[in-house]
Amino acid sequence: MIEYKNPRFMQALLRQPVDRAPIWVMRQAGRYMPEYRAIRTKVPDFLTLCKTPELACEVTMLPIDRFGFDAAILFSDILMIPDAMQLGLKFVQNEGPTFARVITSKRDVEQLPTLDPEEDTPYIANSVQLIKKALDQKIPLIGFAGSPWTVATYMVEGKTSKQHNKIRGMVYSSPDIAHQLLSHLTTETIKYLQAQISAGVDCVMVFDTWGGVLEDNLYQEFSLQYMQQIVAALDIPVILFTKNGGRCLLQQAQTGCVGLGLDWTADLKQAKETVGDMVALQGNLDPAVLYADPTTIASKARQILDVYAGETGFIFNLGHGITPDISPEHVQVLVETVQNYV
Ligand code: 1CP
Repeated sequence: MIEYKNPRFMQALLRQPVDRAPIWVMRQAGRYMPEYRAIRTKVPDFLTLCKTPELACEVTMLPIDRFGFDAAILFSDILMIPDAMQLGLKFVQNEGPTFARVITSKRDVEQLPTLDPEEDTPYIANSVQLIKKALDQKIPLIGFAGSPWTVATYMVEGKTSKQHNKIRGMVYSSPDIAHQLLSHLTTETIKYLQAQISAGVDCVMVFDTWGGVLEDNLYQEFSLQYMQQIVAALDIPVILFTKNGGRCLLQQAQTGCVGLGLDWTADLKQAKETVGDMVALQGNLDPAVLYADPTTIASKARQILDVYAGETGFIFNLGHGITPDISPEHVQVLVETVQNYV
């Protein structure tokens, strides 16, 4: 394994001794940073930013240089796989992603292409290589993909959805079509993550933003099962994150992953008791705490740090992505609180 100047993220993930808890935050390179918004105006749309390795690298490095986070995460999106499948993905300003073609039938699933990461998403490996060079072995780089279930929700709904009625309807009315779609996405996601691994990422995280909309047994059948296949296929530490997934932590820990992300609705102390020394935990400050004053931010962060005080196996993070209207000064308070915690 590569020796990092700052190794505490990988140490905590592998439950080796650490000097303090590492910190990074989901969506750390995003719209809350004025430096990001400035780079974003140079390109016509968000997808172009993701597909231009020099810019993706520059954006990835912004929060590292400004805040000194303990890990970097590849700047990209979970929808690059369906984008490469030519489904007409567009990011409409303030509306999120929309697809021109949606998946509704068995025929739609059967017509989905098989991708070759070198041909279809070459910018991913190119970005990883540039970022690794820019990081200069200072801190590790996290690669990522969406969970097959979460990516499928966008392909079936055609856009961001709160109810997910179309895909949840499919689970009950045509479970075979749902499984066929999820199997295909699993195969593609494994190849996509393997390309990131070959290019140099140190671990990968699977984002299951919408697994928590399913009842527990259906979550296991339609989301967790496929994440487990991804974990089994990869020869690298994997972090699984299911938003609203706190009810199935033991099952998640049993997949063979090394870390679990927790949103803020999970009680960290209880979660720690549930998983024991099976996996490291990552989370779980409510991102909305960052709207509060510095004293409140520091005190809420310390409450979380107290759970693992003096122990390894914990990575400080938010329970979900940072929102665009957060002040960077408040992020600075959070980072310093974690850095100075004793
Ligand atoms: O206008 C802009 O500049 C685009 C905003 C933006 C950004 C900065 C989007 C659009 N994606 C991203 C980057 C991104 N997305 C990262 C980069 C690395 C980092 O964390 O710094 C990552 C890991 C993601 C992952 C992602 N994309 C998820 C899973 C995690 C989560 O937040 O739940 C999801 C669901 C998406 C889809 C997506 N991408 C962007 C939007 C607006 C959405 C829709 C979100 C929704 O449905 O509510």
